[in-house]
Amino acid sequence: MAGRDLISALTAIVGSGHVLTDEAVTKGYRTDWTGRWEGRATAVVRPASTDEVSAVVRACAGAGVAVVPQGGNTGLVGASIPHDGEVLLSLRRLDAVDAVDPVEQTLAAGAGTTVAAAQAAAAQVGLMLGIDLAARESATLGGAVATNAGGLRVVRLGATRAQLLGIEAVLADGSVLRRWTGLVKDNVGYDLVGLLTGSEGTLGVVTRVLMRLVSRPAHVHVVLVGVASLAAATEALAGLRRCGLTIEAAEYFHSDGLELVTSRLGLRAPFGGDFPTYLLVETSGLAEADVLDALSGLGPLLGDATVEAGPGSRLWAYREGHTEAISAAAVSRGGGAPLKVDVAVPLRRLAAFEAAVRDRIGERFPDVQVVTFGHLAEGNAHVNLLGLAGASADEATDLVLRLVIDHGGSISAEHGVGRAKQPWLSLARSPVDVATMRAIKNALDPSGILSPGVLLPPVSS
Ligand code: 2HG
Ligand code: ZN
Repeated sequence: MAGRDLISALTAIVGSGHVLTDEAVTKGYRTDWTGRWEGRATAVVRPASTDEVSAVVRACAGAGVAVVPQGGNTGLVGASIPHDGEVLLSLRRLDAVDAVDPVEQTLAAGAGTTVAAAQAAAAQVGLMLGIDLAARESATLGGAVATNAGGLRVVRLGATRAQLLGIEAVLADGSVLRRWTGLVKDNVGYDLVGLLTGSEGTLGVVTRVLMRLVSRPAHVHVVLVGVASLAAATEALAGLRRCGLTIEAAEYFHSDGLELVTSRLGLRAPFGGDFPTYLLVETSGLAEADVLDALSGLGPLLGDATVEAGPGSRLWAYREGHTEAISAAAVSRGGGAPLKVDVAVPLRRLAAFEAAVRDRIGERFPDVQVVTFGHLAEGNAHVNLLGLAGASADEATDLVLRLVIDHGGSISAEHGVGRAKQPWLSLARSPVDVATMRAIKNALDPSGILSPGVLLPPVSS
């Protein structure tokens, strides 16, 4: 089917108002949140139902045109951005919360439902979604599933895969796969729900999800602690865990990131004095006096601390403001989008890893500012490089990812592989592992029309 015929076919499926081809109009879909990833799309198509998604995928497959699914476009590795002429399938119109069941503790919703909308629907029945992300207002459930998003609650509840009970997805031939029992115990063959989770749009287009809901913790407190180093933050977290505190979230950042956040958001610094590193912990189940007792048990590790009743404490702004403040700082230095490298290393090696990154980047790129922060409990560091010339992105990524491997870590903790890390896949996965992933991809998408170049190299290369 020629390009014009495909556009007519797509228009017949979703209506002319939902097939966008004007480059100025599609730019926001074709460019990622950071501005680092931008590509060309044959069209942006906005279906409103699973049937429409299925028909769109069939039409594209018939025309030999690839499809890239997109949720809230908050991913940071280029997985939901077209490369060269794919059809961009925006799932944002599939945004209905269909059912919230307080007995089964489930929420059924379209893939385009934002995380914030799902959280609000869960709260209405006194329950909680197990996923929380700083990008909650834009990030969608389908995107969270497609990337197996991590976020702020992984320490107690696990990542998105652990929150997903059922899925509806359109496969590469347009057929609809539906696993929807809602049962936690359902062991009948391969875990296709788990397989599609984290597949980054390469195996199917997620259209609906059945999420597990959890009880809301009681007696929530948010604690911000100033400490002398990242190693001290790690020890402090271990100390708080040993006291029996239930940890709902455990995050860290450093003084350089805090400075960017306070000036961007116009916030006062949290303490009278400055500390090299800050640990933010959300706890539950204990009275404030017990939390204070646990903090005093940290002894000299504790530089300063403040405790607020949660969960909606203003202390979170110091941590959640990082992404926006870093982007604004990168733009104002004139270096374009920051280079983001999301990685995890074992907790005991996190401080050494960060020190090595600062040393090596400092030697090789002396003008680049390194800002790191992240999810401490999982050893998940968000390495952000500001002021790096675009041409040096591959070299800097390579340097950081090799240090990750040297420190026994993972090259992608929670953002996925996308296009950003696809060239480094073999650093982290053996030839047998990659061949197994390729075999799965070939079985489900033999023509390679779903998100080519994301996660695995395109077949032709
Ligand atoms: C977060 O934890 C996100 O806030 C974004 O994963 C990380 O901006 C980043 O590098
Ligand atoms: Zn994160």
